[in-house]
Amino acid sequence: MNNQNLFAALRAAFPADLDTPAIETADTPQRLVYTWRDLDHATAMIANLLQSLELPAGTRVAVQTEKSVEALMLYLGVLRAGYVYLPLNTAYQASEIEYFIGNAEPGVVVCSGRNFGWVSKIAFKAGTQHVFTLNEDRSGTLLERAYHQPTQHEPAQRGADELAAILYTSGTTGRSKGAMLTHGNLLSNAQTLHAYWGWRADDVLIHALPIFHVHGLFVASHGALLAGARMIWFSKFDPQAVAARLPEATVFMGVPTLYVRLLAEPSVNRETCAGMRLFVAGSAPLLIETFNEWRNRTGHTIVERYGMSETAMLTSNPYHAQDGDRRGGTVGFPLPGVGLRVQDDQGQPLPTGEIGGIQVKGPNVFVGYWRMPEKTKEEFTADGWFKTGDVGLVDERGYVTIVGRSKDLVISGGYNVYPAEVEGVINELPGVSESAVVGVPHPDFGEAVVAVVVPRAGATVQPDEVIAALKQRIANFKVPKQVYVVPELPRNTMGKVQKNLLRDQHKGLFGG
Ligand code: MCA
Ligand code: AMP
Repeated sequence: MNNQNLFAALRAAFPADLDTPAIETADTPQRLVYTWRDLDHATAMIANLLQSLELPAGTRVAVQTEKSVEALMLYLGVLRAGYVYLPLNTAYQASEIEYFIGNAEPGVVVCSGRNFGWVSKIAFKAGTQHVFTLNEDRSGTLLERAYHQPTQHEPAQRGADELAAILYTSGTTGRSKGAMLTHGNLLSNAQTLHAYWGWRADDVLIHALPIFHVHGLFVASHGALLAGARMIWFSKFDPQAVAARLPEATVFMGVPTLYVRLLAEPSVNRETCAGMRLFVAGSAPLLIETFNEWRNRTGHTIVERYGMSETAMLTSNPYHAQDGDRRGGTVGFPLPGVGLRVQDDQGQPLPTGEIGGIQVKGPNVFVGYWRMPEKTKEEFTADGWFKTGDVGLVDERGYVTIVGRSKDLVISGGYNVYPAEVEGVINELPGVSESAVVGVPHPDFGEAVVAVVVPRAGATVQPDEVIAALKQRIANFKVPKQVYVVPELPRNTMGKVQKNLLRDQHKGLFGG
């Protein structure tokens, strides 16, 4: 049988000359250059290490480490060994990690050395057998152990429908759900984007996104690897440093905040962007002002695309001129092979141009939520379409525009924040009766999290204390930028909190 392991497909795309550079670091103390052979050998050693642990098939490998080339190699090594990769945002705090590890029951956990104490405690309690460390300076037990392994490894035989990764994503209610993505989901999406965006072996990608979400881990990394193209690797986004490397690059991908911050760099101009061929934006709405300013400043029209953790990429503005214009404010056309339809609340199809719920279908759509068959069922229609929770329309030319979300979700700097989760944590704080969390326009993050808190009768609640308490409990990007203490929340006649009123009331907070 033909091996459908995603790693095997990526490996097959490596250039013939394995001694050419694959990844070059941009912000390590010394510039490091990794060849394709290095990638091949290191992923083989990691895969061999994992296989030596005699883990059962389908074992999850949960990873919360700083971004480094070795962290990418770990991802690829997990795929190569045929296990299931579970990336975790570095901002997650102990209670969040406890939930993910408890829910996913990983056989292996890899964390930063400085977090080993608390992460290993959580992991061992959840039944994890192996906890390794991996630090940004290439130290840690993972590489120490992998170092003794052979540099050859035959990628594990996997079918297209076998699991490659689990990505946790929250819902409007309840806890985070693990979206199960298969080798086939990820490979089909990578191949589609490879063709649609015209990836070439001589491309040079500036990789400046985190690698624990779809955008940086799959869209950007798979794109370059499948093209056999070189990456300039930033462990952290620094607009000035990224701008300085634009003259050597051809492709850049970012969430809108990255473009906003790059526009504040005077060195981003037509001259420094002359060699670029593709700028991609996504994960959150790109403001038309940013889209226009980028075009005026650099002469390049950003390709905005739309996707989800459950589906990888769904739509994209065209890259090739013959496919159409790139239209600001839209997310382009459904990608080849992706079905997209718009329905009303009763599940009836809506005519062109009318606004409704976006539903999708295709080889990229996940196979379900980890150990949540009921939730999975709820999110699919009877005829097998996935309900995205995004609200939008398809115009007469076929362009998709997202106008809002039916899910209560704030996207801040490309990270998703679920108000229900933050409200739950605030409501647990001493003296708090209830709270409402909303997103308001923010010039840098697109949306910023704001909380409105009602104290219990007789209690006093201080906004800065709420913020300080939340910083101990949840990832920093979820912490409200502003907290208001009020006597009561606005409610409609049904008793439901009127979040639209709160959003309206605070919309000018950040000059948005
Ligand atoms: C950092 N801070 C934030 C955010 N990031 N606040 C709100 N929203 C954020 N996104 C706050 C921290 O809490 C901290 O506050 C202060 O900013 C500095 O933190 P630092 O980590 O130094 O920030 P930064 O390095 O400037 O990070 C900003 C960033 C980062 C580069 C924009 O957020 C980022 O890399 N975003 C990209 C996310 C991404 O890749 N999303 C793709 C998801 P304090 O000092 O008060 O603690 S994939 C997806 O959505 C789908 C599938 C798709 O379509 O792609
Ligand atoms: P995640 O849960 O991180 O997978 O986030 C997926 C959500 O991000 C989608 O359901 C959309 O609401 C949003 N999203 C992604 N790309 C775009 C875009 N280009 N424009 C508007 N929203 C987007």
